[in-house]
Amino acid sequence: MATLEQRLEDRVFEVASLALDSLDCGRLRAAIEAKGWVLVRAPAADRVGFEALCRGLFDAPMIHGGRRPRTGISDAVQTVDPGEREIAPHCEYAYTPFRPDLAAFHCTEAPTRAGETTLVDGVALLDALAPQARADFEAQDLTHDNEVPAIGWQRMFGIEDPSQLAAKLDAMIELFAARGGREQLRYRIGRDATLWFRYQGPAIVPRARGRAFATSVGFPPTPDRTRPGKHTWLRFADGSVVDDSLRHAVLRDHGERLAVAHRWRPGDVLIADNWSVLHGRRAFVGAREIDACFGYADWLRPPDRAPVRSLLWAWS
Ligand SMILES: O=C(O)CCC(=O)C(=O)O
Ligand SMILES: [Fe+2]
Repeated sequence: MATLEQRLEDRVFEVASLALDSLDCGRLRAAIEAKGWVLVRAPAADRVGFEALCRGLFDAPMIHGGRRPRTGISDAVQTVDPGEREIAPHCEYAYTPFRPDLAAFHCTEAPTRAGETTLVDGVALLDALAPQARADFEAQDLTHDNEVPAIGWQRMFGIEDPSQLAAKLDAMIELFAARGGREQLRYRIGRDATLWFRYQGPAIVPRARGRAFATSVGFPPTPDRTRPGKHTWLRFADGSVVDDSLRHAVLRDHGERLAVAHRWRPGDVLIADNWSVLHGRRAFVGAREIDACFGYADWLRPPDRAPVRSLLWAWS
């Protein structure tokens, strides 16, 4: 097994500040494409610098609609998923048609112990899957059903009215159809303005550096409505269940073995290709301040995925 130092080779950028003129953006992009993720170490950097870097690197932000307090100048920079619990490896919003191309995280306060952010290379993950598991995911796309309360989509899109939401989603459906239907979307907006949508897409993504297993499989086959808020549930496109052993192989057996656990230092920035690298975190107790920013980068978007950003977000 490779040591952490070997795995880090060529992907660490030590810089005095996150200002774009002190970072070689071309090298950064090349490293993300070639390696899947990079670490930028800028001990003196703060979240203003982090947001500036994301503005330079992303063609547009994706505003997360979850319960994440805003920490940036704009709502594009929020905390990571709140709480201290462990989070299994996933690609951000891979279960939605708004999936961002890049995920970036920045440390303001490092936890004293544990609380690492984990990164799993989806190319290695696909290689590691048993032939049957791989064949199952190759044979069929995944459908993710989602229920999002009004407050979630309103924050995400910065709109109030269900008819505005419908217009955006209809435009997205047209965009998918124009791309040959590799991705599919259906939706319904309920009387209480809850949005239900079903997004279907492949689990395996071709990348310049190989094919990657790059999706989120940590969801149950039916919604657990005992908990309030947003729900996501997962099946194969023919309606069959993604059984526990398959999910376990991805999330635990191989996910754990292949994970690089990043121990944060203040000023660190991790940037990952959200189409080939899964991220998660280890549980922790106590203080930990990590910002997250997600966004779109046309140079990284797989050619068979629709360029949805133009319908949804722009930097303010
Ligand atoms: O807390 C972390 O390190 C990452 C959590 C996460 O997956 C997220 O905020 O998207
Ligand atoms: Fe995440």
